[in-house]
This record gives sequence, structure tokens and C-alpha cells, in this order.
Amino acid sequence: EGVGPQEYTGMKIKVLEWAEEAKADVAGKLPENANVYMVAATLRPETMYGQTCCFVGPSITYGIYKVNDTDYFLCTERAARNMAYQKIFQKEGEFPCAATVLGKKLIGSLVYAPLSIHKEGVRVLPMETVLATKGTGVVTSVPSDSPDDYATVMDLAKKADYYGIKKEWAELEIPAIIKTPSYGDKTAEFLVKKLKINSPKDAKQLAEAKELAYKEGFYQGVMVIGEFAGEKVEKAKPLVREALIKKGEAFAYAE
Ligand code: A2H
Repeated sequence: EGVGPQEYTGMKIKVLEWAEEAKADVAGKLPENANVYMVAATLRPETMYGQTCCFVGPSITYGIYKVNDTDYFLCTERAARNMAYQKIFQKEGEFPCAATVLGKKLIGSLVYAPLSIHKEGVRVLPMETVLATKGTGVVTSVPSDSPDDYATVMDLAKKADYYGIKKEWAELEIPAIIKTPSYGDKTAEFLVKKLKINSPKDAKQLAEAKELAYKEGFYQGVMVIGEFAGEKVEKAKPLVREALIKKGEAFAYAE
């Protein structure tokens, strides 16, 4: 990546119900009252109202790391190590692993995404393009504002059987989060159509769409949902982040 550290927001996405296949891997390995959070690294905390699912890489191995007596984080080992040195865990430099689970076994788990309009929870779904070497290896999906997320949920809904998921898991309502002069209030959908992106594998066009969406959203965007509706994105972004951190629903994570 570019110069200097990337300042992510680590979203704590609580596991409400494990997928059947994941159950066997976690059974007996965690205290009964343990809270397990999937941690998603995001650069767009102001869009978290629009989370519709949580992506994992199907062939990535995740660990469930002990944060303190009650809380555990699910992420890659690489991320857990970084967090341990950023004093996110109880003991600096230590990241005890309670269990490991392959991404594809997590698919279908029900999780609670803070701030999302989908209060009943969202599903864990596969994203082939998740990199194990970036962030936490977990990506929260905001298809209103991320072209990658939009292209992926469209593909998942289209090929639900192939992916072994329920179609409706990929078809949750996509609320408008940000309005911009160039792309309206459905930035990702607009750019995916404009650049004729047909699949999550259209890497080159998606990189371009990502760049355009990010710039327009940040500099020209106005919030149309939530506590800061009517405010410019530039202003709302750090405010939403602070509010999430204050509520204990997110934390600062850098790499
Ligand atoms: B962003 P950068 Cl609404 N593999 O969050 C692939 N992508 C990853 C990842 C990984 N291991 N870890 C994080 N990401 C995604 C929201 C969002 C994001 C929106 C719009 C654009 C956007 C919801 N998904 O990212 O390479 C995460 O998706 C485009 C900049 O570190 C994270 O922020 O610059 C972003 O990529 C981090 O990308």
C-alpha cells in the first residue's frame, strides 16, 4: 500500500449464531458466556449504517483470539499479532488462540453489525477477493458505497446455489447512506453500471470505481442517514468513528 500507516476502524461484529459447520470447530474451546466478535477493518466508518453482510475469504484460516476473560476476536493470526502489539488485548504482545476455523465453515453464521439498519443481524458470506495479508481478513459489506461489495453481493444472489448460500442472505435491503452530486445516493450501483462491471473478478474496473467512489464520497458526499444526516462526509466520518469507539462497538487499528 501507500506511504505511512493505514488508520482502520476495527468493527466488532458479534457472532449471534454459528453456522453448523463452524460449531464443531469452536465446541468446548470457548467459555460458555464468551462474546465472539468478527473484526472487520474499514476505512469508511461513516457508512456502517449500510452493512448488509460480513465477508470472509473461504480459504482463509481464522483464529479466535482471547482479548480478555469474556471477549474473543475472530481474525487472521497476522492481525491478532498486530493488535496484541497495539495493546488491544489484555496482555501486550500476547494473543492466545482458542480455536481456528476455515472461512468457508463460517458462511451462514448470523452476526450483529453495529449501526446497521438490519438490527436482526446479517449473514457471513464468501468473498473470493478478500486478502489474508490486509486488515483482519474480514470485510464488512456496504453495497451502497463500495463497488467491490456491490459486485460481490450481486454475484452471490445470482449464483446462490453455486455458493451454497440462501439467496435472501445476499438480498438484504441496501439503504442510501451518502449522496453526491455525480453519483446520487447509490454510488456503488451507479459506478458498477457505468463502468460495465459484471463480476467481482473485473479487478481493473473495480479499482477505478473504488477510486472514484472514495474521492467523490469523501469530498462531495453528504450523509442522508443516521445521527449526522445533512452533514458533509468529511465532517461526519470522524464523528461516527468516535461514537462507535465510545460505545465499545469499534476500536482503532493501524497497519
Ligand atoms: B472498506 P485499503 Cl463503504 N481484503 O470498508 C480486501 N479488502 C479489504 C480487506 C481485505 N483483507 N480488508 C479491508 N478491505 C476493504 C467499507 C468500504 C470500504 C466502503 C467503500 C470503500 C472501501 C465497507 N466495505 O474500501 O486497501 C474494506 O472495505 C475502499 C477504499 O487498506 C476497507 O474499507 O485501502 C478497505 O478495503 C481497505 O482498503
